[in-house]
Amino acid sequence: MYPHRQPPDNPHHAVLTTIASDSHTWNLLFLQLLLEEQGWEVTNLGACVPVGVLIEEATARTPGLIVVSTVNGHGAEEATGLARAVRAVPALARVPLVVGGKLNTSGTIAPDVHASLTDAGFDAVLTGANAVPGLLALLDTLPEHRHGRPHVDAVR
Ligand code: B12
Repeated sequence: MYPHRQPPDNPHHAVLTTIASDSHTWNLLFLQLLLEEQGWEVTNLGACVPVGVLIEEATARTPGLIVVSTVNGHGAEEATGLARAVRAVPALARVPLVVGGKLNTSGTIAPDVHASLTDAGFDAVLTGANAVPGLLALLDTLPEHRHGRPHVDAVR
């Protein structure tokens, strides 16, 4: 799925963030726990993250994944600038970058909104009932992580 990607410095590390206007945090906690359950180490940047802080934190780690969660309804507009800023940093240009949550106030994402987010640099836009299954399926496509993942059968 990501054939031209450079190997990340920290393949099992995910940076979890939201957009600068969004003060909701339970969504972030949920995603942190979900990712940790899947074997990821997570840096959760918390609420109202300025894009510059995300860039600084992500550049310091070169993670295997950046997850943007936003539910305040501004994501569809604000996250495009975030993605462009991330993609403009050479070390982050090919890090898998996903966005999800409640991206606008209509409850559904129109195809042109979806396209504007992927054009800006997101690899996946995950909303609605299939968002979490979609993220889990995407995690399984990340080769570095899959190979380094703890062997869950051993603890069953
Ligand atoms: C609690 C809450 C608050 C609390 C937040 C406290 C906190 N520490 O987080 C407070 C009171 C502070 C608050 C403030 C506001 N809120 Co509020 N809030 C809620 C509420 C009731 C619950 C959110 C919550 O915690 N859910 C629990 C978490 C676990 O679930 P979640 O956030 O939905 O996330 C799930 C999915 O969306 C998904 N998901 C989320 N992100 C991602 C990312 C990826 C990659 C994936 C795969 C999945 C995913 O996974 C999660 C688990 O299923 C919702 C309404 C609702 N019932 O959802 C409104 C809601 C999110 N708030 C809303 C609004 C408008 C606001 C305010 C703007 C209100 C105002 N006028 O001041 C402000 C926000 C200000 C800002 N700057 O952001 C709206 C957003 C509009 C929209 N998107 O349609 C909602 C939907 C209410 C509504 N129906 O209008 N809010």
